[in-house]
Amino acid sequence: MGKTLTCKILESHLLDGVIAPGNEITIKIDQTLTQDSTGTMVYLQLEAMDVDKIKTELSVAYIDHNTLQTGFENADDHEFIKSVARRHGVLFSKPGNGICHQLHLENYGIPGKTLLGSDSHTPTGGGLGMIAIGAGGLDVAVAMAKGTYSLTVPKVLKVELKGRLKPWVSAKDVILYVLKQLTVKGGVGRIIEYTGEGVNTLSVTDRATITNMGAELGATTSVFPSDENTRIYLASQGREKDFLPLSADSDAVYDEVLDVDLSSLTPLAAMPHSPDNVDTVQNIGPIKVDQVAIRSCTNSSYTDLMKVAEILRGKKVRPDVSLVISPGSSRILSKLAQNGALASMINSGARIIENACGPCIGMGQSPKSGAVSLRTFNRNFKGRSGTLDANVYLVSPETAAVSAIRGILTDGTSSGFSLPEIQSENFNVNDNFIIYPEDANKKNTAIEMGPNIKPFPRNTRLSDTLTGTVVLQAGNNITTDDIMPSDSRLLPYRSNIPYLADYCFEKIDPNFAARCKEAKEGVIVGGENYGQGSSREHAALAPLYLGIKFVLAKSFARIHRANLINSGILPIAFEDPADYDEFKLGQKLVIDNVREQLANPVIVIKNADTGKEYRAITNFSELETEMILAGGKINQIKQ
Ligand code: MIC
Ligand code: SF4
Repeated sequence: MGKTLTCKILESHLLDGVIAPGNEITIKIDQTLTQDSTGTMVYLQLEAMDVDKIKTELSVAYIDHNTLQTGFENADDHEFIKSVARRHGVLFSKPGNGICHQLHLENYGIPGKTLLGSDSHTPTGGGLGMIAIGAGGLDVAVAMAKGTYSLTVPKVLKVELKGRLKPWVSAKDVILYVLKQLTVKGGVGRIIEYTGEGVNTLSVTDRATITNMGAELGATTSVFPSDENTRIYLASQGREKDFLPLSADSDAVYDEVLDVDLSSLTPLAAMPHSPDNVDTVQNIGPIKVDQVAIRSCTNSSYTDLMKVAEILRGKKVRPDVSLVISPGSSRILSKLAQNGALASMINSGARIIENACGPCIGMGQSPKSGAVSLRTFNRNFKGRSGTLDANVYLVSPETAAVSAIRGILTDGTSSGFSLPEIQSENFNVNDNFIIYPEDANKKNTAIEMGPNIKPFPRNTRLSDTLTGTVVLQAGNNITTDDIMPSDSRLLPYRSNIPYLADYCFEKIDPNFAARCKEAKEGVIVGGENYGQGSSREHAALAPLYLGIKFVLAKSFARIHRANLINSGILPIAFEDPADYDEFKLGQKLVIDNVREQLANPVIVIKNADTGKEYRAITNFSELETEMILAGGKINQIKQ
């Protein structure tokens, strides 16, 4: 029986366990990446582990999320990360270099390698044939310290691509189509592997757009084969030596299959407020647009921006539209500046902003009240733009550019505009934005700790009885942006959990933090896919700081579930989802003999107010149980 590409890469990195869906395995991690907004926690945790030497082949610390430096907090965080990077032999990418995922693709991604990143869009590397997984900061710190990562083996879902995309239809439309089919929880417990004749019609950056947004499916990761297009891309970045052809065996057997005929797709958009709320641009109709933003780790490659420049060339952005553009990396920006594409954007009336995450995480360019904003990003969760009542639509760069000129949502196919084919180009490669670690005196490197950097909260050994008051009853698909918002007010405080905790669940229930403080020990009741979205472990650390003991939900998103366990907070799933309706705010829940009960896959929770008992599923692996008993991952490691 032939092997999937996923299986081949996992097998070549297997350190412990047997590769079969549902089993826990440990794999070798070759590379890690961090970014600034999760990075300070990663490096505080790495420091707490007292590591002599990191074990990865390559680790990179990127600064891309908060580069505004509205106060000393950010700049201090950057200095802290720089100093720890120097101490531990981690490469440091200075602000201004670009967005971590785009940069990693250009500079360091290698087919067949494993990458663990403290950002949910790390699977972008799957466009190069890597197994690239997003994880909480602590998992990345441990991967640096030990060179390993443990995971439950996902099923492999094959997406078979046939045919070729029509003009004006692009990779973004492919992943929006897949999101429509599978939904934001359809990828949970799965790795999505792309195969079929349609694969070689897509460039590496097209593939990276698709694997990037596999995060929105909740998938562990997504992966493409490494082929001639991969070689061409690596060569364009001066790295042909890193090329390695890789693919699944022709008789590989997959757990599930989805067929996608590329030639049948039309331009799509994800409507407010979820990436899977997808329809065709034609069906949505010519709604008036106030803002258009072209950038983010999903759609800021050279070819994406060249298409945009060609569409804008000689035209004028509608007076009542604000068009904001930024390329994904300094290398792309420099190329666009050299070939005149940047001038065509500026001359059309576009605002050019720094290559960084910026508006994608609500750092600036918040739309006006009630605005319609078209964005080439990957997430349109309510309020993420910084404007609670804005309506954000996710679209391709082509749709975004043509709509900016028209002032209404426009399907390029019927716009009458021409769209030339963009050829891939070689880049002038330099590493002037990278600081290489010194290799002497690492241990003595001073760590720069600004006053905003506070110690992270630590849990204690799990007690015999867990008690908590229901402090929130949340709905389905709660995002980590809901749990720990991260707009321009709060992003500067990513190193300060006590400060952030006061804003936990702010958008859903402004009294949440106060209620937790009063209750002292709390429980969150949640719906399906609780904790989807970002990898930020702040969405577990702030609740930990506020005394949350367990989360009882219908189901959990992968990274957030792991972050809760790492913090010693129990993620428990209703055995009967209908029980959800029986819980009320303020009720007291008790789990007796919880340490003993953890030996069973199902535990009993008592509602002390009604006396009724409920069965709930733990499904913790052996390692997860150890972490929970110890009161979190750091305690378990220190044991
Ligand atoms: C995001 O897109 O939500 C982020 C901001 O990149 C997060 C990381 C973070 O919260 O710092 C992610 O995707 O993991
Ligand atoms: Fe940055 Fe947005 Fe990508 Fe997150 S999704 S890494 S905020 S560009």
